[in-house]
Amino acid sequence: MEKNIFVTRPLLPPLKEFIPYLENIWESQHLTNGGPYHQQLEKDLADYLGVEHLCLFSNGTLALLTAFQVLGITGEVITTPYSFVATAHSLLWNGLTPVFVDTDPDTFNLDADKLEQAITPATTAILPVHCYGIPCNTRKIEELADAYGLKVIYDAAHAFGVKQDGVSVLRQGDLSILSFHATKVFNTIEGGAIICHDAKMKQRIDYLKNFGFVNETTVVAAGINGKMNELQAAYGLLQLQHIDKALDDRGRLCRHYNRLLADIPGISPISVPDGVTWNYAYYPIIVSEDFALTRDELYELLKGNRIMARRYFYPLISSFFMYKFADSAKKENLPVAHQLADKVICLPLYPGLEEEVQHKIAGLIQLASVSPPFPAASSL
Ligand code: T4K
Repeated sequence: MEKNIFVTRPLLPPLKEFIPYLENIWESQHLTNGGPYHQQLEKDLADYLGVEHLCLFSNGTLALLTAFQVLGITGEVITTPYSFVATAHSLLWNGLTPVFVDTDPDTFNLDADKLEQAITPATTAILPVHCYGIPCNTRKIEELADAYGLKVIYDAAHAFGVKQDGVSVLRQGDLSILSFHATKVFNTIEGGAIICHDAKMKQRIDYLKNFGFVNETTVVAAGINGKMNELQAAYGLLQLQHIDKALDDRGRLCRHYNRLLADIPGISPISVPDGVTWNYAYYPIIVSEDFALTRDELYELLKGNRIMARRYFYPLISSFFMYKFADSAKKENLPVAHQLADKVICLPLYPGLEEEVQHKIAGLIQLASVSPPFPAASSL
Protein backbone atom coordinates (compact mmCIF):
# COMPACT_ATOMS: atom_id res chain seq x y z
CA MET A 1 0.00 0.00 0.00
CA GLU A 2 1.25 3.44 -0.85
CA LYS A 3 2.17 5.43 2.24
CA ASN A 4 1.30 8.99 3.21
CA ILE A 5 4.02 11.58 2.67
CA PHE A 6 3.97 14.00 5.59
CA VAL A 7 5.00 17.64 5.61
CA THR A 8 7.85 16.69 7.90
CA ARG A 9 9.42 13.68 9.59
CA PRO A 10 11.68 13.84 12.63
CA LEU A 11 15.43 13.61 12.33
CA LEU A 12 15.82 10.15 13.88
CA PRO A 13 19.37 8.90 14.44
CA PRO A 14 19.90 5.11 14.30
CA LEU A 15 18.34 3.49 17.39
CA LYS A 16 21.50 1.55 18.22
CA GLU A 17 23.38 4.83 18.69
CA PHE A 18 20.93 5.83 21.42
CA ILE A 19 21.30 2.65 23.47
CA PRO A 20 24.61 3.59 25.17
CA TYR A 21 23.08 6.88 26.36
CA LEU A 22 20.12 4.98 27.81
CA GLU A 23 22.44 2.54 29.55
CA ASN A 24 24.32 5.43 31.16
CA ILE A 25 21.09 7.05 32.35
CA TRP A 26 19.85 3.75 33.82
CA GLU A 27 23.22 3.23 35.49
CA SER A 28 23.28 6.73 37.03
CA GLN A 29 19.56 6.76 37.93
CA HIS A 30 19.72 10.50 37.26
CA LEU A 31 16.60 11.03 35.15
CA THR A 32 15.97 14.78 35.33
CA ASN A 33 16.61 18.05 37.27
CA GLY A 34 19.78 19.29 35.58
CA GLY A 35 21.62 15.99 35.14
CA PRO A 36 24.92 15.51 33.31
CA TYR A 37 23.41 15.14 29.81
CA HIS A 38 21.35 18.30 30.38
CA GLN A 39 24.46 20.24 31.35
CA GLN A 40 26.42 18.84 28.43
CA LEU A 41 23.69 19.68 25.91
CA GLU A 42 23.40 23.27 27.13
CA LYS A 43 27.12 23.70 26.64
CA ASP A 44 27.38 21.89 23.30
CA LEU A 45 24.35 23.65 21.82
CA ALA A 46 25.61 27.08 22.87
CA ASP A 47 28.94 26.27 21.17
CA TYR A 48 27.28 24.88 18.06
CA LEU A 49 24.91 27.83 17.71
CA GLY A 50 27.54 30.46 18.53
CA VAL A 51 25.66 31.99 21.48
CA GLU A 52 26.75 32.90 25.01
CA HIS A 53 24.10 31.20 27.14
CA LEU A 54 21.36 28.68 26.49
CA CYS A 55 18.74 27.39 28.95
CA LEU A 56 17.06 24.15 27.98
CA PHE A 57 13.30 23.71 28.41
CA SER A 58 10.90 20.82 28.09
CA ASN A 59 9.23 22.56 25.12
CA GLY A 60 9.33 25.83 23.21
CA THR A 61 6.02 27.10 24.61
CA LEU A 62 7.26 26.94 28.21
CA ALA A 63 10.42 28.72 27.08
CA LEU A 64 8.28 31.51 25.59
CA LEU A 65 6.13 31.76 28.74
CA THR A 66 9.22 32.02 30.90
CA ALA A 67 10.86 34.63 28.67
CA PHE A 68 8.08 37.12 29.44
CA GLN A 69 8.18 36.25 33.13
CA VAL A 70 11.91 36.78 33.50
CA LEU A 71 11.78 40.18 31.81
CA GLY A 72 8.75 41.23 33.87
CA ILE A 73 6.83 42.28 30.76
CA THR A 74 3.44 43.95 31.29
CA GLY A 75 0.77 45.62 29.15
CA GLU A 76 0.85 45.36 25.34
CA VAL A 77 3.23 43.31 23.23
CA ILE A 78 3.46 43.79 19.47
CA THR A 79 3.55 40.56 17.49
CA THR A 80 2.70 38.90 14.19
CA PRO A 81 -0.52 37.07 13.30
CA TYR A 82 1.35 34.87 10.81
CA SER A 83 2.78 32.20 13.11
CA PHE A 84 1.93 29.09 15.10
CA VAL A 85 -0.66 29.83 17.73
CA ALA A 86 1.78 29.26 20.63
CA THR A 87 3.40 32.62 19.81
CA ALA A 88 0.38 34.69 20.88
CA HIS A 89 -0.84 32.17 23.47
CA SER A 90 2.35 32.82 25.43
CA LEU A 91 1.17 36.42 25.81
CA LEU A 92 -2.34 35.55 26.97
CA TRP A 93 -0.96 33.06 29.50
CA ASN A 94 1.12 35.91 30.93
CA GLY A 95 -1.88 38.27 31.11
CA LEU A 96 -0.40 40.38 28.30
CA THR A 97 -2.29 41.99 25.41
CA PRO A 98 -1.17 40.98 21.92
CA VAL A 99 -1.20 43.76 19.33
CA PHE A 100 -0.96 42.40 15.80
CA VAL A 101 1.04 44.09 13.06
CA ASP A 102 0.83 43.10 9.39
CA THR A 103 3.30 40.87 7.60
CA ASP A 104 6.15 41.72 5.25
CA PRO A 105 5.28 40.20 1.85
CA ASP A 106 8.86 39.12 1.12
CA THR A 107 10.01 37.58 4.38
CA PHE A 108 6.56 36.63 5.78
CA ASN A 109 7.70 38.23 9.06
CA LEU A 110 6.33 41.11 11.12
CA ASP A 111 6.56 44.19 8.87
CA ALA A 112 9.07 46.42 10.64
CA ASP A 113 7.90 49.43 8.59
CA LYS A 114 4.45 49.14 10.20
CA LEU A 115 5.75 48.59 13.71
CA GLU A 116 6.06 52.17 14.95
CA GLN A 117 2.41 53.02 14.34
CA ALA A 118 1.37 50.18 16.68
CA ILE A 119 3.39 51.46 19.65
CA THR A 120 1.28 52.99 22.43
CA PRO A 121 2.13 54.14 25.99
CA ALA A 122 1.15 50.61 27.13
CA THR A 123 3.63 48.84 24.82
CA THR A 124 6.51 47.21 26.66
CA ALA A 125 7.87 44.60 24.25
CA ILE A 126 7.97 43.22 20.71
CA LEU A 127 7.59 39.53 19.89
CA PRO A 128 8.66 38.98 16.28
CA VAL A 129 8.95 35.49 14.76
CA HIS A 130 11.69 34.37 12.36
CA CYS A 131 9.03 32.59 10.34
CA TYR A 132 10.25 29.45 8.50
CA GLY A 133 13.74 30.34 9.78
CA ILE A 134 13.98 33.51 7.63
CA PRO A 135 15.29 36.33 9.88
CA CYS A 136 13.13 39.37 10.64
CA ASN A 137 14.33 42.88 9.91
CA THR A 138 16.23 42.80 13.20
CA ARG A 139 18.05 46.09 12.59
CA LYS A 140 14.86 48.14 12.19
CA ILE A 141 13.06 46.31 15.00
CA GLU A 142 15.87 46.93 17.45
CA GLU A 143 16.32 50.57 16.42
CA LEU A 144 12.66 51.16 17.28
CA ALA A 145 12.91 49.11 20.46
CA ASP A 146 15.86 51.23 21.59
CA ALA A 147 14.11 54.46 20.70
CA TYR A 148 10.98 53.55 22.69
CA GLY A 149 12.62 51.56 25.50
CA LEU A 150 11.00 48.25 24.53
CA LYS A 151 12.25 44.70 25.08
CA VAL A 152 12.58 42.35 22.11
CA ILE A 153 11.89 38.64 22.49
CA TYR A 154 12.36 36.72 19.25
CA ASP A 155 10.28 33.63 18.69
CA ALA A 156 13.07 31.78 16.91
CA ALA A 157 11.28 28.41 17.10
CA HIS A 158 12.15 27.81 13.42
CA ALA A 159 15.58 29.44 13.39
CA PHE A 160 17.96 26.75 14.66
CA GLY A 161 21.41 27.46 13.19
CA VAL A 162 20.32 30.49 11.10
CA LYS A 163 22.93 33.21 10.58
CA GLN A 164 22.96 36.77 9.26
CA ASP A 165 26.30 37.85 7.78
CA GLY A 166 27.94 34.90 9.51
CA VAL A 167 26.54 35.68 12.99
CA SER A 168 23.81 33.67 14.72
CA VAL A 169 20.44 35.40 14.50
CA LEU A 170 19.91 34.17 18.08
CA ARG A 171 22.35 36.83 19.31
CA GLN A 172 19.79 39.54 18.52
CA GLY A 173 17.29 41.09 20.92
CA ASP A 174 16.98 40.59 24.67
CA LEU A 175 16.04 36.92 24.43
CA SER A 176 15.31 34.35 21.72
CA ILE A 177 13.45 31.12 22.12
CA LEU A 178 13.92 27.90 20.16
CA SER A 179 11.64 24.88 19.74
CA PHE A 180 13.10 21.38 19.60
CA HIS A 181 9.76 19.69 18.85
CA ALA A 182 9.91 16.47 16.83
CA THR A 183 8.87 18.37 13.69
CA LYS A 184 11.77 20.83 13.91
CA VAL A 185 15.15 20.90 12.16
CA PHE A 186 16.81 19.83 15.42
CA ASN A 187 14.65 17.95 17.91
CA THR A 188 14.71 16.51 21.39
CA ILE A 189 11.25 14.91 20.80
CA GLU A 190 9.70 17.76 22.78
CA GLY A 191 12.00 20.54 23.86
CA GLY A 192 13.05 24.13 23.61
CA ALA A 193 15.46 26.76 24.86
CA ILE A 194 15.91 30.39 25.78
CA ILE A 195 19.01 32.10 24.46
CA CYS A 196 20.30 34.96 26.59
CA HIS A 197 23.41 37.08 26.64
CA ASP A 198 24.66 37.13 30.24
CA ALA A 199 25.24 34.71 33.08
CA LYS A 200 22.99 36.57 35.54
CA MET A 201 20.02 36.32 33.21
CA LYS A 202 20.73 32.62 32.66
CA GLN A 203 20.74 32.10 36.40
CA ARG A 204 17.33 33.79 36.78
CA ILE A 205 15.85 31.74 33.92
CA ASP A 206 17.25 28.56 35.47
CA TYR A 207 15.53 29.43 38.77
CA LEU A 208 12.25 30.15 36.99
CA LYS A 209 12.21 26.86 35.09
CA ASN A 210 12.74 24.95 38.35
CA PHE A 211 9.85 26.33 40.47
CA GLY A 212 12.00 29.28 41.58
CA PHE A 213 14.32 27.11 43.70
CA VAL A 214 17.76 28.52 44.41
CA ASN A 215 18.66 25.73 46.82
CA GLU A 216 16.87 23.14 48.93
CA THR A 217 15.13 25.69 51.13
CA THR A 218 15.01 28.95 49.17
CA VAL A 219 12.44 29.87 46.54
CA VAL A 220 12.92 33.29 44.93
CA ALA A 221 10.08 33.39 42.41
CA ALA A 222 6.82 31.70 41.44
CA GLY A 223 8.59 29.51 38.91
CA ILE A 224 7.25 26.73 36.76
CA ASN A 225 8.38 23.23 35.88
CA GLY A 226 10.02 23.72 32.49
CA LYS A 227 12.92 21.31 32.90
CA MET A 228 14.21 19.08 30.11
CA ASN A 229 14.83 15.50 31.26
CA GLU A 230 17.94 13.39 30.73
CA LEU A 231 16.44 11.20 27.98
CA GLN A 232 15.55 14.25 25.92
CA ALA A 233 18.96 15.83 26.55
CA ALA A 234 20.80 12.63 25.59
CA TYR A 235 18.71 12.41 22.44
CA GLY A 236 19.68 16.02 21.69
CA LEU A 237 23.38 15.22 22.06
CA LEU A 238 22.97 12.37 19.60
CA GLN A 239 21.05 14.63 17.19
CA LEU A 240 23.92 17.12 17.26
CA GLN A 241 26.16 14.48 15.73
CA HIS A 242 23.80 14.23 12.76
CA ILE A 243 22.67 17.83 12.36
CA ASP A 244 25.21 19.02 9.78
CA LYS A 245 24.33 16.19 7.40
CA ALA A 246 20.61 16.84 7.99
CA LEU A 247 21.04 20.54 7.14
CA ASP A 248 22.98 19.62 3.97
CA ASP A 249 20.18 17.24 2.95
CA ARG A 250 17.54 19.91 3.53
CA GLY A 251 19.48 22.38 1.40
CA ARG A 252 19.84 19.86 -1.42
CA LEU A 253 16.12 19.03 -1.33
CA CYS A 254 15.11 22.72 -1.39
CA ARG A 255 17.35 23.40 -4.36
CA HIS A 256 15.84 20.39 -6.12
CA TYR A 257 12.28 21.69 -5.49
CA ASN A 258 13.39 25.10 -6.81
CA ARG A 259 14.54 23.50 -10.06
CA LEU A 260 11.45 21.29 -10.42
CA LEU A 261 8.98 24.14 -9.81
CA ALA A 262 10.91 26.92 -11.58
CA ASP A 263 8.82 27.09 -14.75
CA ILE A 264 5.35 26.61 -13.30
CA PRO A 265 3.35 29.83 -13.64
CA GLY A 266 1.86 31.08 -10.38
CA ILE A 267 4.09 29.02 -8.08
CA SER A 268 6.94 30.76 -6.27
CA PRO A 269 9.17 29.68 -3.39
CA ILE A 270 10.17 32.00 -0.56
CA SER A 271 13.26 34.09 -1.30
CA VAL A 272 16.14 34.08 1.12
CA PRO A 273 17.59 37.57 1.79
CA ASP A 274 21.25 38.24 0.95
CA GLY A 275 23.69 37.41 3.72
CA VAL A 276 21.38 34.85 5.36
CA THR A 277 22.58 31.30 6.05
CA TRP A 278 19.21 29.58 6.09
CA ASN A 279 18.38 26.27 7.76
CA TYR A 280 15.74 25.19 5.19
CA ALA A 281 13.26 24.68 8.02
CA TYR A 282 10.21 24.55 5.70
CA TYR A 283 9.53 24.69 1.98
CA PRO A 284 6.69 27.22 1.64
CA ILE A 285 5.42 28.12 -1.83
CA ILE A 286 3.04 30.94 -2.77
CA VAL A 287 0.17 29.83 -5.02
CA SER A 288 -0.82 33.03 -6.82
CA GLU A 289 -3.78 33.89 -9.09
CA ASP A 290 -1.69 32.89 -12.10
CA PHE A 291 -1.85 29.26 -11.02
CA ALA A 292 -4.72 27.16 -12.35
CA LEU A 293 -5.94 26.13 -8.86
CA THR A 294 -6.43 27.98 -5.63
CA ARG A 295 -4.11 27.13 -2.76
CA ASP A 296 -6.89 25.12 -1.10
CA GLU A 297 -7.63 23.19 -4.30
CA LEU A 298 -3.95 22.37 -4.58
CA TYR A 299 -3.93 21.26 -0.92
CA GLU A 300 -6.86 18.90 -1.64
CA LEU A 301 -5.29 17.60 -4.83
CA LEU A 302 -2.05 16.75 -3.01
CA LYS A 303 -3.95 15.21 -0.09
CA GLY A 304 -5.95 13.06 -2.51
CA ASN A 305 -2.59 11.74 -3.67
CA ARG A 306 -1.41 11.08 -0.10
CA ILE A 307 0.85 14.15 -0.03
CA MET A 308 0.08 15.76 3.34
CA ALA A 309 1.30 19.29 2.65
CA ARG A 310 0.29 21.82 5.33
CA ARG A 311 -1.15 25.34 5.22
CA TYR A 312 1.24 26.85 7.74
CA PHE A 313 -0.03 29.41 8.84
CA TYR A 314 -3.74 29.24 8.13
CA PRO A 315 -5.90 30.36 9.86
CA LEU A 316 -4.04 33.42 11.09
CA ILE A 317 -3.68 33.61 14.88
CA SER A 318 -5.70 36.84 14.77
CA SER A 319 -8.69 34.88 13.38
CA PHE A 320 -9.05 32.62 16.44
CA PHE A 321 -11.87 33.62 18.79
CA MET A 322 -9.63 34.59 21.70
CA TYR A 323 -7.87 37.18 19.50
CA LYS A 324 -10.28 38.26 16.79
CA PHE A 325 -12.13 40.96 18.73
CA ALA A 326 -9.05 43.14 19.14
CA ASP A 327 -8.81 46.17 16.84
CA SER A 328 -5.40 45.11 15.61
CA ALA A 329 -6.86 41.72 14.58
CA LYS A 330 -9.30 43.23 12.07
CA LYS A 331 -8.85 41.95 8.55
CA GLU A 332 -8.42 45.45 7.09
CA ASN A 333 -5.41 45.97 9.40
CA LEU A 334 -3.68 42.77 8.25
CA PRO A 335 -4.09 42.62 4.45
CA VAL A 336 -0.74 40.99 3.64
CA ALA A 337 -1.02 38.41 6.41
CA HIS A 338 -4.48 37.42 5.12
CA GLN A 339 -3.15 37.08 1.57
CA LEU A 340 -0.31 34.87 2.71
CA ALA A 341 -2.59 32.75 4.90
CA ASP A 342 -4.73 32.14 1.79
CA LYS A 343 -1.90 31.48 -0.63
CA VAL A 344 0.94 29.68 1.13
CA ILE A 345 1.37 25.93 1.38
CA CYS A 346 4.38 24.07 2.82
CA LEU A 347 5.53 21.09 0.79
CA PRO A 348 7.05 17.99 2.43
CA LEU A 349 10.65 18.58 3.50
CA TYR A 350 12.80 16.44 5.76
CA PRO A 351 16.11 14.57 5.62
CA GLY A 352 15.45 11.27 3.89
CA LEU A 353 12.70 12.62 1.60
CA GLU A 354 13.28 10.82 -1.69
CA GLU A 355 13.89 12.88 -4.82
CA GLU A 356 11.48 10.57 -6.59
CA VAL A 357 8.74 11.77 -4.20
CA GLN A 358 9.69 15.37 -4.97
CA HIS A 359 9.27 14.53 -8.69
CA LYS A 360 5.83 13.11 -7.98
CA ILE A 361 4.80 16.26 -6.07
CA ALA A 362 6.18 18.60 -8.71
CA GLY A 363 4.56 16.45 -11.42
CA LEU A 364 1.13 16.81 -9.79
CA ILE A 365 1.59 20.59 -9.51
CA GLN A 366 2.81 20.80 -13.11
CA LEU A 367 -0.10 18.72 -14.38
CA ALA A 368 -2.63 20.80 -12.46
CA SER A 369 -1.12 23.93 -13.99
CA VAL A 370 -1.83 22.74 -17.54
CA SER A 371 -5.02 20.72 -17.02
CA PRO A 372 -6.74 21.57 -13.74
CA PRO A 373 -8.55 18.55 -12.26
CA PHE A 374 -11.48 20.69 -11.07
CA PRO A 375 -14.02 21.89 -13.64
CA ALA A 376 -14.35 25.67 -13.69
CA ALA A 377 -17.64 26.83 -12.12
CA SER A 378 -18.75 28.38 -15.43
CA SER A 379 -18.53 25.02 -17.25
CA LEU A 380 -20.78 23.18 -14.77
N1 T4K B 1 6.53 29.28 18.04
C1 T4K B 1 6.47 28.86 16.78
C2 T4K B 1 6.71 29.85 15.68
C3 T4K B 1 6.21 27.51 16.49
O1 T4K B 1 6.15 27.10 15.21
C4 T4K B 1 6.03 26.61 17.56
C5 T4K B 1 5.72 25.22 17.30
C6 T4K B 1 6.11 27.10 18.87
C7 T4K B 1 6.37 28.45 19.08
C8 T4K B 1 5.93 26.24 20.08
O2 T4K B 1 6.99 25.32 20.24
P1 T4K B 1 6.71 23.89 20.95
O3 T4K B 1 6.05 24.17 22.26
O4 T4K B 1 5.87 23.06 20.01
O5 T4K B 1 8.10 23.31 21.14
C9 T4K B 1 3.61 21.34 14.81
C10 T4K B 1 4.37 21.26 16.12
O6 T4K B 1 3.65 20.55 17.11
C11 T4K B 1 4.75 22.58 16.68
O7 T4K B 1 5.86 22.33 17.50
C12 T4K B 1 5.19 23.55 15.59
N2 T4K B 1 5.47 24.85 16.11
C13 T4K B 1 4.15 23.64 14.50
C14 T4K B 1 4.55 24.59 13.40
O8 T4K B 1 3.98 22.35 13.94
P2 T4K B 1 1.24 20.48 14.12
O9 T4K B 1 -0.07 20.53 14.84
O10 T4K B 1 1.30 20.92 12.72
O11 T4K B 1 1.93 19.04 14.27
P3 T4K B 1 1.48 17.63 13.73
O12 T4K B 1 1.40 16.70 14.87
O13 T4K B 1 0.29 17.78 12.85
O14 T4K B 1 2.74 17.18 12.86
C15 T4K B 1 2.93 17.57 11.52
C16 T4K B 1 3.39 16.34 10.74
O15 T4K B 1 4.66 15.93 11.19
C17 T4K B 1 2.50 15.12 10.93
O16 T4K B 1 1.50 15.11 9.97
C18 T4K B 1 3.45 13.94 10.76
C19 T4K B 1 4.79 14.52 11.15
N3 T4K B 1 5.20 14.04 12.48
C20 T4K B 1 4.76 14.69 13.60
C21 T4K B 1 5.12 14.23 14.85
C22 T4K B 1 4.66 14.95 16.08
C23 T4K B 1 6.00 12.92 12.58
O17 T4K B 1 6.37 12.34 11.55
N4 T4K B 1 6.38 12.47 13.82
C24 T4K B 1 5.98 13.09 14.96
O18 T4K B 1 6.35 12.65 16.07
O19 T4K B 1 2.22 21.37 15.02
